Formats: sequence, structure tokens, C-alpha cells
Amino acid sequence: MRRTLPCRSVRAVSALTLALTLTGAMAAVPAYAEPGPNLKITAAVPEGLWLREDNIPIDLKITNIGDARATDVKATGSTYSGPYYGFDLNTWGDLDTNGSGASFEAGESRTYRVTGRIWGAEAGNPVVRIDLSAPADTDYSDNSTDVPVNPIPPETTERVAGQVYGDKNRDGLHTPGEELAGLTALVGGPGLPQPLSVVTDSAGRFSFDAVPVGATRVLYFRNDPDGWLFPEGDLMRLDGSGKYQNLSVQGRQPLEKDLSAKIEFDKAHYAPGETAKVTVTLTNSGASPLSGLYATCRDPHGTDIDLKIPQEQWGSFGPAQAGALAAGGRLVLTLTGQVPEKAQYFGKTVLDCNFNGKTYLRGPWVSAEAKVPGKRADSRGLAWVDKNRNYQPDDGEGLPNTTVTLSTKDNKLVSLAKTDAKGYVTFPNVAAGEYEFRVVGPWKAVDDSTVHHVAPPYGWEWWVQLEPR
Ligand SMILES: [Ca+2]
Ligand SMILES: [Ca+2]
Ligand SMILES: [Ca+2]
Repeated sequence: MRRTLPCRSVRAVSALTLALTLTGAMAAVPAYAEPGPNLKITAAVPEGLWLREDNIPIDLKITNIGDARATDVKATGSTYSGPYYGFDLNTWGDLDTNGSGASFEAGESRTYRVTGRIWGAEAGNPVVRIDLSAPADTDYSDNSTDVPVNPIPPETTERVAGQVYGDKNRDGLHTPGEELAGLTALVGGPGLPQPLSVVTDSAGRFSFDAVPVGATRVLYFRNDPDGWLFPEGDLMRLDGSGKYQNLSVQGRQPLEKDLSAKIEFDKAHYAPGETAKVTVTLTNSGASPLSGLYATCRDPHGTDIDLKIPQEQWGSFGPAQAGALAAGGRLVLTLTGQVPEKAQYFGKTVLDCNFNGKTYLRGPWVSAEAKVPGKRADSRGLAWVDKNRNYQPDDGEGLPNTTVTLSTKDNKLVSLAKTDAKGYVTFPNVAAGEYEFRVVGPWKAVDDSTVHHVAPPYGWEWWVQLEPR
């Protein structure tokens, strides 16, 4: 029947029908519609408590209600009214106007989620207009939609409250009597000119009645004479839902306060490749038992000269993380490891370990070294004075023609030499290891006077910065 009507009157009928059904969904192609693709778009911000600072998504539903395939389909969006809402880069996927466009079969429907945020500072909420283009669309009236973006009003506040305790008996739980009174509790975050602050009562309770909403609010504590460690960096998202009114905040004492560790090599010197025996002594000087303990050792200088202790030697203090130590208890672990061949180039090997527990914070780091003699080489470096205060040696900043010395850490002179015209010095044939560098004259090292003398091929030219004594 529709073929008998002239084109112009079909369009007129379609437009009229649309005008009458503007808000209703068109369930099917009207028999009198012009043949061809016809895309329709609806869009809305997904349900949720959106904050003005959030990345706020918009869900699009695009349907081809026409009777032919649509190609080259693209979409754009812009702020129609209110503060500026800017779309994220690359959020449009195959609808991007810089791409080749998407295709929709007749009857096909797809959803997209695009994202953006409110950049404009003025009050009120944006309305975002989304436009869909397709070259052969038979009816453009349904290719555009306006989306109100309504975050919760920025002046909204909510209550933040809870109780804080110090886990004195280290059982990980709030034991009666552990409440911390008199602490200053603070809530801060972006958009708050200054943190809000209250003092905990005798039951360790705190309450902030009206904290402005924000995605990154943080609760922290001050004025704590006993040095409790509290969770840090736990962000609260305050979106008006009031889910932070019953907080239980646990303070923990650093484990290093109760747990001490000592590492001792069984000899002062080792040959490369030799098996070194190490004694690790752990002591719990606290009033509560410790459990879930484990050791983690590292290569402290990244030089690969550390003693590698096979994990199984740590027993329950290994990856099982099940080490235990009674209150007042002491434990001695005897471990063995092979001294790396590379250690002789550095003149030493090292064992550097942290002792921690699954439920504890800040366990002790302990380190021990033993000498690994063997390599000798010339030790070359620069003595310099930072005349122009740019924290680096420049031309003319070497300390020239000056007598300098290298001594052992226990103050035995090892070598004596003179710097050249540019401040460089070579101490010949020195055993690999650590030495003290000194100047014969009115100069002293700025920070560290230690020279790390490493034999080739691992060595380097060292620098020692000097200042007048
Ligand atoms: Ca359309
Ligand atoms: Ca407890
Ligand atoms: Ca300089």
C-alpha cells in the first residue's frame, strides 16, 4: 500500500505520527514508514549516588527500528545546559566520530557506556545532549536525546562515627579495656578547607555529625602519646549513604617494639663459595605471645652478594608464616647459605632480613655482614667541593694536589696518595671493601666519607664531596 503513496506524503505522515508519539517507544516499524535504516537512541545516567567529582557514566541504548542495515553510525555528546560535562577520551568506541562508524542490522539493539565528568565549577547540574548520526537514517527526530546528570548536591553531609582501640594484647580483636580515650580524630580530604576534628571520649568513641560528601575522605588520628599505628590511606567514599557510622578502628603497636632480632655470622671472614653458618636470635620482650611470624630477606644493595638462605631452613618462619614466640620467649635459628662467588669483588657478603607477622605492622629489619677477602684492585675516585652549589661536581670543583688517605673502618691506614690537578686520586692495589676517606688538611666529607671499593668488572669511580672543616 505504501508504494502507492508519493514520497512526500509518507514523510508528512511519519512526522505527524512521531509528533504524537514523541515520548512513547516505537515497538514496530509502522507500515507506512519510509523504507531504510532508522536509528533511535535513549540514554540515562545509571542508578547510583554519584558525586560531583566522580567519573559519571551515561548508558546509551541504540536500536535500529528501521527495516534496513545502518552503517557509518556515529555519536557525539555536548553540554546542553548547566556546568560543563566533558566526555573522556576514547569513550565512544566504534561510535567515535573519528572512526569509520558502527553498523546496526535492522532490528538490532546495543548498549554502550560512555564516561565523562563535570568540569564546570558553576552551581547546578548539567544536561548532556547526545546526537546519533547515520547517513541514511529515515527519521532524525529520534536520533537525539537529553540526559540530565544529577549528582548528589555537594552541600550534602553525613555522619562519620566509630570507636577506636589499641590492640594491646595483639589478638587482633577489640578486647574490653583497649579503648583509646583522648585521641584527636580527624577527617580530611579534597574540598575541605581544613580537617574536621573531634576528641575520643572515655570509650574511645568519636562522632563527626556533618562531614561534607566527597570521594576521598580520610580518617586519621593525632595526639597519641603511645605511638599506635592506625590504618593509613583507607579512603572513605562519603556519598550521603551514611555507611561510616559504626567504624571500629584498630591501633597496633609496631612489632619492632616487642620483637627484636639479631643476625650473627659464625666467622668474620669467608672464602667465596664457602658455606656460611648464621645464627638468628628472635626475642619477644612484650607481654603477649606473637604468632604468624615470618622472615623476608632481601638483597639490600642490588648487588647480588647477599647470602641466599633456602626457604625451608626458616621452618615455620618461612613462607608458611606460622612462626610463634611466647611472651618473653627467645628462639635461635641456625641457618646456612653459600657465600656467592661475586662477594669477593665487593669484599663482603650480607644477610638483611625483616621479621614481621601476618597481623602486625613494622617488624624489625636486621642486617649483618662478613668479609670475603680476595680481590685487590686500584681504587679511583674524585674529591670535590660543590662551589656552585648545584649538588654535582663540575669542571674546576676537584680538590687538586692534596694528600688524601684511605683507612679501615677501625681506623688503620691502608693507603695514602695525592689528588691530581683535577681532584682525582688512585689508591693502588687495595683489597675490595669499605673504607674511610680522609683529607690531610682543613676538609671534611659533607655526608658520608665511606668509599665502597669494588673490584672490576663491578667497580666504579667513587666521589667524595668535601667542605671546609
Ligand atoms: Ca532515527
Ligand atoms: Ca585485643
Ligand atoms: Ca657543582
